[in-house]
Amino acid sequence: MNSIALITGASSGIGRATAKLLAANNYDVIITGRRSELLEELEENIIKTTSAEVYSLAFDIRDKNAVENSINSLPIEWQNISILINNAGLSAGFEPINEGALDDWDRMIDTNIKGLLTITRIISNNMIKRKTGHIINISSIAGKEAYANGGVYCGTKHAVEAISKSMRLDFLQHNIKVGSISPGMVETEFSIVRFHGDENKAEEVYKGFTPLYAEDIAETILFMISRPAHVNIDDILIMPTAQGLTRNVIREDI
Ligand code: NDP
Ligand code: 8X3
Repeated sequence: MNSIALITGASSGIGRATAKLLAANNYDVIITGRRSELLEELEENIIKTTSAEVYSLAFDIRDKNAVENSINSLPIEWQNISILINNAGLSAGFEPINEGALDDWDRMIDTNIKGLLTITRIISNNMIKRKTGHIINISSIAGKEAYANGGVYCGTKHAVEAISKSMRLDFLQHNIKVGSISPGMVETEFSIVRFHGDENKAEEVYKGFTPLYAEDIAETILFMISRPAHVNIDDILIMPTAQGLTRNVIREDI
């Protein structure tokens, strides 16, 4: 078998593009997410287009038992995961704190912070036993700066930044690499989820400029995980050329 990479949130966007690119580059991939029909479709696509092995695991990353049972259910030949891409995440809602929906806050905190921690805890213990591994956390420009109406999302991504730094120190002694990628705006299902399914509002976000595409982030991940053993890329901030800060975007008149 090739090196095994587990990608969370592979049913869509950045995770899906990463699974496809890694499989095309001779990594065997474990793809995870809640929507099993999308995972099945991706699994078929990878089998048709690459020679990589692929294994799908459908679970809600907020459910600690489901995460643990799913990882423990992996057949023996899939258990030695070398690369963990912590990508599953979301933003829900776009309001000031006094108007935010408590359920949205739970979804973001439970997925972006607690889900990432739960799966990392399980998988890193196997990496520690083998004294090798690489963990990439998908943060955001929202982990580097804050903006109005995004307080809780920005809070979760600031947490991811801090957790990545601590993980890097925790795992130094175990020869496990840890890196973080912070993208600016990437056109995926992200904004549809943020605006609770309102596709018109989501489209507005990417109007008049060229955003990043999921494949841009996948290529960055591939670069990070394919460096020689002595090189760890700790942190990458990657932005669309037309985007400076979160709310500084040069848009053409449309
Ligand atoms: P998408 O909405 O396209 O993909 C999100 C993925 O996360 C889906 O595969 C979804 O799968 C999975 N996911 C969400 N909630 C859960 C859950 N409870 N359990 C398991 N899986 C879950 O968005 P992106 O690809 O853009 O987002 C990927 C990551 O990139 C996120 O962490 C996001 O914060 C980050 N990011 C995105 C940016 C952007 O502009 N798009 C910019 C910076 C960072 P399913 O629904 O099947 O469970
Ligand atoms: C997603 C990018 O600017 O919408 O993390 O927060 S932004």
